[in-house]
Amino acid sequence: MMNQDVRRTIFHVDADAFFASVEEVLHPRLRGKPVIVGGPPSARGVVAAASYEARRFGVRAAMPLARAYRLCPQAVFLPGSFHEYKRFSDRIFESCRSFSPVVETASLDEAFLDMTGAVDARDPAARRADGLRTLFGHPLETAEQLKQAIRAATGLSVSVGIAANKLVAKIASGFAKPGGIAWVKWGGEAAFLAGMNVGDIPGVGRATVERLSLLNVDRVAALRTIPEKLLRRTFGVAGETLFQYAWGRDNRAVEARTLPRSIGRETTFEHDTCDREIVSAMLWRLVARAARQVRSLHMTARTVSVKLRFVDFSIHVKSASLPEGDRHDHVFFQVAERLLDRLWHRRMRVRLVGVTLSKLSQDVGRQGDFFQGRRYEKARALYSSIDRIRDRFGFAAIAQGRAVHCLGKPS
Ligand code: TTP
Ligand code: MG
Repeated sequence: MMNQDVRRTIFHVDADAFFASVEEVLHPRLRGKPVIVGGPPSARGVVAAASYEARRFGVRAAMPLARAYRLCPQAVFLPGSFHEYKRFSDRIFESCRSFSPVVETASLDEAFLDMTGAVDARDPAARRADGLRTLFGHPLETAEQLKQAIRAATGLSVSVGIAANKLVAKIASGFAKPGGIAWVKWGGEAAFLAGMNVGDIPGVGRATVERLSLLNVDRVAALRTIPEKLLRRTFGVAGETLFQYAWGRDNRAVEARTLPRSIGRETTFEHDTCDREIVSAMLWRLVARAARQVRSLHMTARTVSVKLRFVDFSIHVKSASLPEGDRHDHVFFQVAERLLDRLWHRRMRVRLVGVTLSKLSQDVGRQGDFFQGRRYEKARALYSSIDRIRDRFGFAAIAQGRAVHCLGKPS
């Protein structure tokens, strides 16, 4: 059972229609028009971002561009300019860091700020009587100052959620969208969440929503009536988290960190091995885990590196790059396997194998040739189902290709 004594003040900041809003700042003539970032309507990709004007026509992120075009043919369709988004993202986070040293960047356009002790939620009379001063004043005033600082630095509008934990702060910022501030006071978490749909809880995807509906659960309040044991049986460890979240409880700390420049996974074998099949199977497994992380950040990676450490502790690394960024296990694995071939020249046992994916970029859909585009989109749909199943049943629920060989082995 989680300890509920932790009482933090957390701000969750999230830019409104981020990619589309950056385009509007760069091209003011787009202001007030429906803007869709993801590619031309003829492309096979999906919508990465839609301005709130476009959303009025029903356009949403992750919707095929062709469908977005049918809903809103007058929209301005743009391919997206990742370098600009990264530049704006850096400036948003820089503004956040002038409010708190503990800023956790959760994606390109969202961050958690630990403001515990920096703001004072008491009324002004109590504050004066106490004589103690906090760095900032009232949480709502402070959030307003933060919004203004970000607006001054970037021209962008953000929404802010304030709460005693990350979960509720994130839901609150969504509730405040676009352009607002929502504060859920300590003790008000359960009431705030009660009427929401279970799908509004971060991490609860479509598959979980469907399974919960079989238990007659659609609202968060109904989720609380399901015995914790049953949730645990149905969803594994995730069931416990779900139960805690239903009550608005979350003890995760805000961790000062930035978006990664590379994502690596490695493992040391329990017994040194010169069996190429075993090394290859483990490599697939590591690639799958690293690729999953790339996808969960909505990113793509272009460069794959494979590392082997032999029993003499010598380390050998080889890297290769794809023509375009990608996010799918099998694409990275093909490259990794070729690199393994090139590294497999020593008659010596292997102690450790590792993979690193780098040259990360935001995934804004892509326009390859027709065939490649369709294959990429098919792979994208396939992997999003795989990820959903793994979120529900754990990583071992689906093993592909060579990873089958190492099921049950420690990673
Ligand atoms: P979000 O914050 O989820 O969306 P948003 O900023 O466009 O809109 P909102 O006002 O609801 O916050 O994601 C931030 C950016 O990340 C978004 O502008 C585009 C990108 N993105 C993708 O590339 N693919 C995706 O599937 C999603 C959800 C976002
Ligand atoms: Mg956003």
